[in-house]
Amino acid sequence: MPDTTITRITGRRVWDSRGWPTVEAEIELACGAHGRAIAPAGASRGAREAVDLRDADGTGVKDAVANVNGPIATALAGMDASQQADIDRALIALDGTPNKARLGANATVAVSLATLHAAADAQGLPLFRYLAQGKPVRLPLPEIQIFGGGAHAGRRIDIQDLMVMALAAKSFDEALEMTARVYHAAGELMRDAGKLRGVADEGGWWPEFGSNEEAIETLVRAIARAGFVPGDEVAISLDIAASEFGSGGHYRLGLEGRSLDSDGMCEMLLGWLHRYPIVSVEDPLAEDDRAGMMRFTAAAGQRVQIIGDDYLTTSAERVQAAIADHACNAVLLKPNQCGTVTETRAALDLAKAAGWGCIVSARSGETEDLSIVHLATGWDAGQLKVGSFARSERMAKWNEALRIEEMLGIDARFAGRAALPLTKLWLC
Ligand code: 2PG
Ligand code: MG
Repeated sequence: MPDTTITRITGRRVWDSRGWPTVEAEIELACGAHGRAIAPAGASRGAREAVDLRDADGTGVKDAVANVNGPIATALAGMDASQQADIDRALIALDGTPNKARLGANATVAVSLATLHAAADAQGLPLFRYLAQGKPVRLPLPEIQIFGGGAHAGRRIDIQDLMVMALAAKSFDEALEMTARVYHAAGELMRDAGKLRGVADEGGWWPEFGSNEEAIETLVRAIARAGFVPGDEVAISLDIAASEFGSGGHYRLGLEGRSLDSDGMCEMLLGWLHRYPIVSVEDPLAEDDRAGMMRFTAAAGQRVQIIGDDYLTTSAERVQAAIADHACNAVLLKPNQCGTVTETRAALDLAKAAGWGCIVSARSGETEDLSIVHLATGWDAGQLKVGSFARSERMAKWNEALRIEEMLGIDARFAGRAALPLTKLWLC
C-alpha cells in the first residue's frame, strides 16, 4: 500500500475565467503522489452559500491563500489523504464557523479536492475510477448553455441560463455533437437577425432579446434549425436564478419592466412549461420563497425536473428539508457552495436516496480544473452542468468527459434521459 501521509500543502493565487483571482491548492504525499485543485467562483450566489473569502478590496484571495499555507497546512500535515472524511472533518473543525467564514470555502474546497486528487494518484487511478470504487458508473447527461443571461450577461435578460439537453443522444460523445449543432444554429439565428454580440460569461451567446420569452422561442428555433425535434430529441433546461431578481415574494423582471408576486411567477413559468419543450427548471422561485417552491413543484414536479441551486446550496440539511417539503425534485451540487467533498457527497446521497435528479455543476467563474467531471462520473450523479459550448474553461470539462468515455470503452454507459427524475412518467 502506498504511504498516503500528507507531507506538503501549498496554496497559491491563480486567476479564473473572468480574470479574478482564485485559490489553487497543491498536495504532496509521502509516496510521491500529488494532487491539485482550483476553487471556482459564482456570480449569482445563494445567500446561504459557504463564504468565498475575499480580502478587504473585495476581490483578492491573499487571506484565503494564507489560510491554506498557514493553519490548514499545519493542521493536515501528517494526516492520511485516503481518509477524505477525516480530512474534511479536520477542515470543518479548524474553521469552526457554520459557513467556512474563517478559512474561506475557496480555501477549503481547493484543499479538499486536491486531497482527493492526491489519494487517487497514489492508487494510480483516474479520479473517477478512484471515486467509483469498482461500482458501475455512467457518463452524465450534460445540460449545456446556448444563451447566457442574468448576472452572467449584465442582466440583459432576467433568465440566467437557457440550456439544452440532448435527450436522444446514445452517448456523451453524441450529446456533445448534437449540442454543437444547436449552439451554432443559435449563433446563425442571432447573426441573421443582426443580433450577434459575442458571448456571455459562460460562453453562451449574448442575449440580445426584447423579452425573456423571445429568448426561449429563439432556442426552440435553434433546436429545429439544427435538425432536431424540440422536446423529443433536444429539450430545454432553464436556470431562472430567481433569487437574483426576487425576494420577499416580489419579483422584478427588469427586461420587461414588470413586477410579479410569487403566484404570478409560478403562473408565468407554468405558461412557459405549457408552450415550450422545457424538461428542467432551476431555482424557479427565490431562495427565500419556500411556499412558492412548494407550490411550483406541486403544480409541475410530475412533468419536469425542478432543481434547487441557491435554494439548497449543496447542503444535506436543506436537501433533507426540501425532500420533506416536496419543494423540488433535483439538487445542483457545487462543491464550493459547502466547501468540502464530503459535504457535497452527503447532499448527493440524500438526494439520490429520494429518487431526485442530481446535477454536478461548475460555477460561472471557472478555470482549467476538471474535478467536477470526475465527481459527476465517479459518483454516478447522472447529470453535469458546465456552462456553454465555447471558451476553454468549459470545453476542457466536456473534453475530459470524452476521454473518460473512451477510457471506459465497451463498459461506457451514458446516463442519458434516464438521469432525469421523471423519465418513467414521460414514457407512459
Ligand atoms: C448557477 C451558476 C452556473 P453561478 O447559478 O447555476 O450557471 O452560476 O456560478 O454564477 O452561481
Ligand atoms: Mg443556478
